[in-house]
Amino acid sequence: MFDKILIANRGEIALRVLRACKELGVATVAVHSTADADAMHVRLADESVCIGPPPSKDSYLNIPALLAACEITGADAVHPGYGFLSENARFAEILAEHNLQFIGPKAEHIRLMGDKIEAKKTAKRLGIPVVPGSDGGVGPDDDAMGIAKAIGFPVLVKAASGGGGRGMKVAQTPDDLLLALSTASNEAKSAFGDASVYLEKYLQKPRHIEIQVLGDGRGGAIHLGERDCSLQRRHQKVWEEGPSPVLTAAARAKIGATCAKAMQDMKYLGVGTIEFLFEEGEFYFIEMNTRIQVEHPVTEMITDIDLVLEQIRIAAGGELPATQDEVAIIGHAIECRVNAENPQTFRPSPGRITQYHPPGGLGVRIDSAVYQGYVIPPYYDSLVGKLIVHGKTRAECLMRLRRALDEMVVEGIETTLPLFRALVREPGIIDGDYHIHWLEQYLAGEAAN
Ligand code: MV4
Repeated sequence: MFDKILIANRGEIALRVLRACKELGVATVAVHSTADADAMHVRLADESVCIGPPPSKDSYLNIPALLAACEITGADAVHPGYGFLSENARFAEILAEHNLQFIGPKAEHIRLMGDKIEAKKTAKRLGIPVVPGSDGGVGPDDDAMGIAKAIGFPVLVKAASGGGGRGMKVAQTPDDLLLALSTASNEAKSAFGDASVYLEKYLQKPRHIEIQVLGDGRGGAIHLGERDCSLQRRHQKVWEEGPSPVLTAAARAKIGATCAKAMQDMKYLGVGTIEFLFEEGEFYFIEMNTRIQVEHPVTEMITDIDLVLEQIRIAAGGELPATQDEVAIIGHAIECRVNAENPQTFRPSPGRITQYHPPGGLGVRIDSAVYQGYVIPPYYDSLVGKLIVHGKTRAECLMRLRRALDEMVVEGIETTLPLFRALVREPGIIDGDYHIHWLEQYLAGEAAN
């Protein structure tokens, strides 16, 4: 096991990693920008180092400052959390060059999955079902129209370096194709410095279902079931739950086994998430995330496996926490991302939290790094905390979630709590009858009323 882990992140995930380190008996180093001097992760860590001014590029993304912080404190490993440097293959390599362990996958796998075309090719080769589309990039010399007609309209033009929905354009008919290609390619060039695009069949009303995987880097890998993350706004997840309300145990076992086998073949190391669109009973791979995700507690609650702790153990050369047969999906969990935003306009609402009362009771978990009197700085994401609720059944989970939401108090700033209090009373949500466009359609309807 490591002696000292530097946590290259902030907010609730820094605290989440810190808790796992404490349980493992590993010393912790917090890093922080000048805006985060009063943050909870800084207070609770064994040591802390200020790594720069508020802008992320000067602090949490500042690789030389992070290396210096490792050097000063004698840390032997770095946990990147999510966002920031968590999927930066170069960062993983630089750490290795300095004899520091990156707590995450092999750099080659981070790089591979960062290129959406290569990721899709790899998925297909490993037997993971993919969305029908162009086999690789579509360049100026390729017959884009021929490929699109073979796929069938509507088609979606996607950026190879994309993700998060940027550089994506739908062509409903052949007349739209050339404009969609040039718009997507230009957007991709300016956003990512890479103009390459590819084509996919456009799925109209899919769900977003992702499979959690865990690999030991030596050919051992298991899956931990799925999370349904269909409720999103502008590609930001709002509500995640597991198991998916629409998946049978047989369907889960099938897609899960396919993903686990693929990770065994790759010799994948650490935690990963394989993202799919799910429509009419079929899974279609879209991308793979090579980091711990915001919504990982959903999986922790239904499997009783501590993903962050196991991620650290595996990075230190340890074994998987369970065989596939030992993994059981127990009950149901829902996570609400409570943001410091206006619940109607979603305008960020940073500032001082004047009253804070987190809910409690059986099956209720809060992952948050805020406290009464804490000032949410304007420089970073607007997550106040995650409310995660577990129950034996989805109905029990919803019952507890309604109660927990009514109990939770965050004053002084605007939060998205009122949105969740409304959602838990919506028939579409109660029935689990939603898709990736449901939330935006619901919000458009609310705005009109
Ligand atoms: C799609 C799609 C429909 N058809 N691909 C959006 C972000 C990127 N990660 C993948 N995305 C989509 N890919 C095909 N072939 C629709 C989306 C999409 C979406 C996906 C997941 C969750 C929310 C979404 C919202 C809009 C579009």
